[in-house]
Amino acid sequence: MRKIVFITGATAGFGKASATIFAANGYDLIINGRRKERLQALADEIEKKYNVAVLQLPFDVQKEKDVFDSIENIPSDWKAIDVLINNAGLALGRDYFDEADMNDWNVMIDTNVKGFLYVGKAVSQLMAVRKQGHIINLGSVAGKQVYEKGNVYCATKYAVDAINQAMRIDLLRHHIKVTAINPGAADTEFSTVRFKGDEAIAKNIYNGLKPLSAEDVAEVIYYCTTLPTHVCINDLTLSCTQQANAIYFNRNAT
Ligand code: NDP
Ligand code: 8X3
Repeated sequence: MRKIVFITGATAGFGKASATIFAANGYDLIINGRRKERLQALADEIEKKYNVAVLQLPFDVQKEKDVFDSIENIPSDWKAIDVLINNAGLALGRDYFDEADMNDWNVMIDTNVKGFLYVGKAVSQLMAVRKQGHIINLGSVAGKQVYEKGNVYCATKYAVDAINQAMRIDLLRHHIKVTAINPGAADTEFSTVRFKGDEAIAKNIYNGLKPLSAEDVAEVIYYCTTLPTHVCINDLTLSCTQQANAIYFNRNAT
């Protein structure tokens, strides 16, 4: 039977790696991100390699109307979404609370909280009609512990944690599974974005670590969708072995 996964933030990192693993397992894909040329390249590659169908749905999750219009106008044969990976998100800056850039705060809140809510609401409405579906929300270890200069990024991921719990309660009556995946440090474009293209600072984040890869996280996401219908992983935190939580690392461990 046909299976459909909808992935936000599929142009890089966890979203892109998830697109590959779900396609390799026979899912048709709806892929989102703002960079259209990357969506096209990913669609071309996946359609050729895995012989699955790919629907590109470029929009900025911050734009409420674009999110709801895009999802409402998905062709009817694509609306039976089995899995949503609500993943699009970012950190911007790593600054003391009193020194942080207000624009960074606004973009993080608009993307990681408001955009995340818009997509979750629009897709959960489609799942509710069918009384089935699985929503995977990308949280973080930063939503479990606050670290110095993490302030608003951490707050957005605490919000994901709370919304994840709320969705599971409110969508219970529709038989929708809701899972939070909370990764620790992972080597994606995340730090390059956070430090606004400064590759030296971005690389330093992973100094002395073998961090998670995008593929490690995608494998765990996919695993959560393979369990029997009556089993739901509610909340799953993973990190590389050299990371204990959001704050403690054992760098240069042998
Ligand atoms: P990447 O920077 O590699 O990828 C982020 C993805 O999000 C891109 O595809 C980007 O696409 C998309 N995105 C960002 N803003 C928007 C927007 N406004 N509208 C639509 N798409 C958007 O990061 P990761 O893969 O590492 O991060 C994915 C998620 O995982 C995020 O929510 C992040 O907070 C979380 N996370 C990351 C960790 C890490 O260490 N890497 C650890 C824990 C959680 P485009 O720019 O084309 O729009
Ligand atoms: C990303 C992980 O530790 O950089 O959510 O906040 S961290």
